[in-house]
Parts: sequence; structure tokens; C-alpha cells
Amino acid sequence: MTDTARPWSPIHGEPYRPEPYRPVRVPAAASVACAAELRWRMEERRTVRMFSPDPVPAEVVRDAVACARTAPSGAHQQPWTFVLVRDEEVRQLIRRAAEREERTSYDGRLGEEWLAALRPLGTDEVKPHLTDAPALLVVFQQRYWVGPDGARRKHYYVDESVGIAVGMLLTALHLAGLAALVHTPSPMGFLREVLGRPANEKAFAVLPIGYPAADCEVPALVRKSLEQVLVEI
Ligand code: IYR
Repeated sequence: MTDTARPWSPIHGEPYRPEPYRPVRVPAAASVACAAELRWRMEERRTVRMFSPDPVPAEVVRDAVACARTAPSGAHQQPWTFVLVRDEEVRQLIRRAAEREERTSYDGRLGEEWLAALRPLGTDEVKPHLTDAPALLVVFQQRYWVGPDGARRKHYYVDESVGIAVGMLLTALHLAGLAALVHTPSPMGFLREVLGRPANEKAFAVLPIGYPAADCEVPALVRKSLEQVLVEI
């Protein structure tokens, strides 16, 4: 599937330019069936921390990023960059740097309340998934962009926009049969350096992507029910 996007340019300051939008109406029965199917497919998604080193088709990850980039964003500024790392040495570098930060975090920087919240997840400072998973997708948020005049221009609702895009990415990966973890080493400044990203980009998350290991375990967690999270008025 080729990329059907038109060439992108910033629309900053341009006048409103409407175009028709006439998606085919999905018949109600098909809509209900699709939503129900999707609901159960997504119920199966788990955050995975134990990956098989088996390679993943790069095309699946690229297509998932292509899905993520359709996310809505503040002022349609699309303030994201996805860096796909498959190179073994770079993954090793990222793991070493992340574990250095995590050690400080788990040794007390997080504080007792946070550590208690994490206990049921069974996480610690050792992050084998960063090198076991055959692909790391590092998501950067662009805090601002630089206009043709060299001036910095603000991006709006960057956290929300990139968060929505990552949600769509996780959905696409899961439906395509790949597992992922949203890893947020803190602080993440090292990622910009290791990956040579520009100053306007700030790491948002590192996503190890792959197949679960044959002996993969996940914490026995319970999701809130639909009734607990949905209020209908
Ligand atoms: N970044 C650390 C700690 C951590 C924090 C949260 I909030 C989690 O949901 C999971 C982990 C780590 O990756 O271990």
C-alpha cells in the first residue's frame, strides 16, 4: 500500500478552506458488529514486557505508524516524529542509558507512593525488553516548529495529540498481531542525543515492539468494567 498523503506543508495563518467529506455510511447492523468485534479484539491486548527476539515485518510497524499519523492533533500541527530502531547496537545503547536512569528511579527517586503503585506490575530497573524486542519505536513530540523565517512557533496540545497518536498506534499494532510496551524512562533526554533528533523534539515514549516470548507472563490485572467507566446521561 503506498502512501496516499498529499505533500504536507504548514497551514499556519492560511484561511479556512473547506472541502467535502462524504464517508460512506456504515449500515447500523454492520456498525454494531464491527464495534463488538473490535471490543473483544482489544480486550485481548496486553502490555508485554517479555519479548521473543523473532523479527517482525517492518512493513507492519510502518503501516501502524501510518495509522498513528492520522490522529487528530492540536491545530492539525501533527507534532510527532516516530523513530524506528532495529539496529542491535542502538537498542543496546538505549537499554544501557534507560537502565541507568531507572536504577536511580527505583532506588528512591520515584518515592514510596509511586513504588507502591508499581508493585502489582512487577517492574524493576532491568529492561531486557529494550534489547529482546526486535524493534523499538521511539516517539518524539515536537514542542514547537521552526518557520521559514527561523522563528519558533508554538505547537498546541502536544501531549494530548501525541498521546492520541500512540493510542492509535497501539491499536493498529495489536490488531496486526504485534505486542508492544509503552515505556517511559524518566528522564528521557538521552534519547534525543542517542538518536540525533533536533532540539524541538522531546522523547514521549519508547515502544518495544515484537511477539510475546514463548514463556511470556503478564501481571494478573483486572480492567475496570464498561459500567465503571461509562456514564450515560
Ligand atoms: N518508568 C519506570 C517506572 C514505571 C512507571 C509507570 I507510571 C508504569 O506504569 C510502569 C513503570 C519503568 O519503566 O519501570
